Amino acid sequence: MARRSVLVCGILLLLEICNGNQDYNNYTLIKINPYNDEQVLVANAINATGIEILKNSRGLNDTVDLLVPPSRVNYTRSYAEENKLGFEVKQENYGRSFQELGPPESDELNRTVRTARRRYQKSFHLFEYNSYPSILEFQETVARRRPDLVQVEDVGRSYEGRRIKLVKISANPEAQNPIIFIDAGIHAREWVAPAMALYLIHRLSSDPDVRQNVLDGVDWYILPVVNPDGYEFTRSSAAHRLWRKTRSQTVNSCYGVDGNRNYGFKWAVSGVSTNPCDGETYAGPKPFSEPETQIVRNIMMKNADRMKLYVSLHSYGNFLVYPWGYTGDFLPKQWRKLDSLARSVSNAVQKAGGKPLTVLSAGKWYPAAGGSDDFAFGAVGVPYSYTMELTDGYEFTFPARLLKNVLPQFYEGFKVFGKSIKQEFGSS
Ligand code: 0X9
Ligand code: ZN
Repeated sequence: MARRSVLVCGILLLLEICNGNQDYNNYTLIKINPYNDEQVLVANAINATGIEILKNSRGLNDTVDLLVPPSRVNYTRSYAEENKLGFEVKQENYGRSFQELGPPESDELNRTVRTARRRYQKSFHLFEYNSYPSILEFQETVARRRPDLVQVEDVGRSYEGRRIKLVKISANPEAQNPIIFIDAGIHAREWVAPAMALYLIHRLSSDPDVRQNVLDGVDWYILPVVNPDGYEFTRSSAAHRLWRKTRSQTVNSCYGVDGNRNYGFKWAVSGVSTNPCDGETYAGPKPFSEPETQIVRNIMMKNADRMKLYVSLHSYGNFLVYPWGYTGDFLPKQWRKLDSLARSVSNAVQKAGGKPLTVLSAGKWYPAAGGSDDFAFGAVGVPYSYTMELTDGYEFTFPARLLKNVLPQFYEGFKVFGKSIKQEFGSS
């Protein structure tokens, strides 16, 4: 959940970092823990050059996760001591762990992977992190295999020119059914999110029992990688693994806009950086400056009448949050419905053996404007709109070997989303 970095580019030494060259090899992952409401504010307010906040605290006993360079470890320890916050060094030499995330090990997983390989093509693995070309190939393969159910629509190109393709799963495309729209991967480093979207495509297009439950009467539109340039950048080297933004060139040698601060609803009123060289939350020169956010906007606008649920997949922290994201001062009048559906989803995930999701409004967690969830809800009129932060315990580098455990658990939550939308908006 990185929200802001206090990296400020401007001197030559830091330019490399601004361009996304940051291996974090000697950084320490530190968690500071607030024990009362006042301390939550203090912990979230830590601010020193070089320290990167991976996750803010949502309340008591929810840690602020920090990546701290060697020169700032003592400062961080003193900050915690002075403010009586808990202090835990979770991992030294943080960046080195990126290399250790090797291929799957267990026999059981190898069997699963072999099956998935046979089903699709050599390069795509359902329970691994795939390259963007093999994701595109997977999308096409599913459509070829199930022409009765799956269509792939070319919805545009990324800044660097990569094709972006929307998967539409519909048992009856003529019926004008309510639409559930899921996107993932607006934040480059949150790899588990595209993996979840692809797993959803797989299950919805191949499960025998899914038809009656969640496909008849509801159409699913799934965009697995909104920001493929960023995604491929994070795959290109360990030094780029924690890149978050798009890859558009903004000013001088600074790249990228935070896609989830770039949507045109209450744009830039809170929780954003106006510095193009900020590594994390730069809102962009104007709303929808990025081709990637324009693509998502266009899908929403084109289908506004039928779109009843929007879920944007992110990581991490096991949260399921709803509007408003731009403010924590008040909630939309429909918040009880948003809250109650989210709790049912969390219960289903828990019943499947997963950790429950923390449910609250995004702005009560921390206010940040220009998110896709607020745009869908406030500007497009999608009645149910969420951001889902998948997994916890591994920050942004959720190990591929655990995908086979968590993706099916989250999938149970999506079945509840489907059934509920069908019940409230379906025609029969
Ligand atoms: O800050 C974000 O963009 C999301 N968290 S993340 O760690 N994946 O970056 C949360 C967005 C919640 N929604 C809004 N604030 N609108
Ligand atoms: Zn995110």
